[in-house]
Amino acid sequence: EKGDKWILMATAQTPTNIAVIKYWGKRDENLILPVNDSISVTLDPDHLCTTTTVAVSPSFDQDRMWLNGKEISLSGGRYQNCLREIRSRACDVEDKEKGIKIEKKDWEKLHLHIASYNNFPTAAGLASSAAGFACLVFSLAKLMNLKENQSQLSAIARQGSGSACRSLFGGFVKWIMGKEDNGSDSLAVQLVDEEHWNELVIIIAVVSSRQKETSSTSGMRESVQTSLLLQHRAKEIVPKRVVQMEKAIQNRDFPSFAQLTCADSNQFHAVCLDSSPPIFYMNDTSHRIISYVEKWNRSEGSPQVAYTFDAGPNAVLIARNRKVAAQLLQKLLFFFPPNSDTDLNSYVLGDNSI
Ligand code: 2P0
Repeated sequence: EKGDKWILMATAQTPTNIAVIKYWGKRDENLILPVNDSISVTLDPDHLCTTTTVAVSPSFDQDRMWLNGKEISLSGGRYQNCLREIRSRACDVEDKEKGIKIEKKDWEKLHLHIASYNNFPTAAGLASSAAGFACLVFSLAKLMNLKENQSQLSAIARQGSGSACRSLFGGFVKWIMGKEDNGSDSLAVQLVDEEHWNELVIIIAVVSSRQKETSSTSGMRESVQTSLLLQHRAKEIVPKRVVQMEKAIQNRDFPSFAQLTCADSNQFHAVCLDSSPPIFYMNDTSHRIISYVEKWNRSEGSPQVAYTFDAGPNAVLIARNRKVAAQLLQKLLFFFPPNSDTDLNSYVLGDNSI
């Protein structure tokens, strides 16, 4: 009726990322500004990714979103901040074939429908907010013809979830904490692309699929308020470690890379323990995996595998090449046989191995 029947859509797919220098702690909770830089590796796009389709039509009477087929509320501040930032940058869009013309000013009145799917179980305790907000921002930027570059878009995704800003790029990515109070320089840059160090193999061992008890958001708030180690880490440790990590990545220096990755994961969990009340993300199985990898690395004379753990007990293991990855899988299955331990229900192998 009166040309109101059109619908325009855009789709994007975004993988999640794993931090090797951790983000833990905000200096501004609303804008999501961190207390230190962080560095991550983005997974291959086929694994642990989010696919989002966004649509606009004059027949939509409100913004709505569905996650894995279930409608979710967009009223939260993080969604509202992202939507506002994107709408304010929207440009003219014309689809001559369909006879659709949307002018810059029209975007304020038009409503959006957003459908997002994760290709991994949301309950598996694996980060989904990073891929989710990165994909939301990227697909909307495509639909609304934003002129911003990936780094500028990352600063919008950051306002959805801090770690999301790092998923706008493949390869190794640095989230620069920035200096400005308005967050304009707190954004992600690509250090090297996905081809630079493509021998690395990432294996995620699902130690427990239970939901974590302390969310990242509240956990890092408690750490900022109570942990002196966090202050020391942010000021004295991470700035130097970031420089060393960038060098290790540039040179594909696996021993340095592994040493820094493991040390930073352990320090992040030490900060959690240093918080009051203490936060425990790893469990006995996580600790056994660490001991096992440390022992193996020492017996080989130089590191073969790096481990890192986020806000949960699941192990992310980075093998220096495919041969080591095959050995690692064999050893994991032997020493941590699936289902022999009530806490260790499955490994993310086969279709999901990365
Ligand atoms: C990281 N994590 O660098 C760190 C390491 C978990 C441990 O980023 O509050 O979901 O949305 O900014 O990004 C998880 O925190 O937190 C996280 P918000 P986010 O990957």
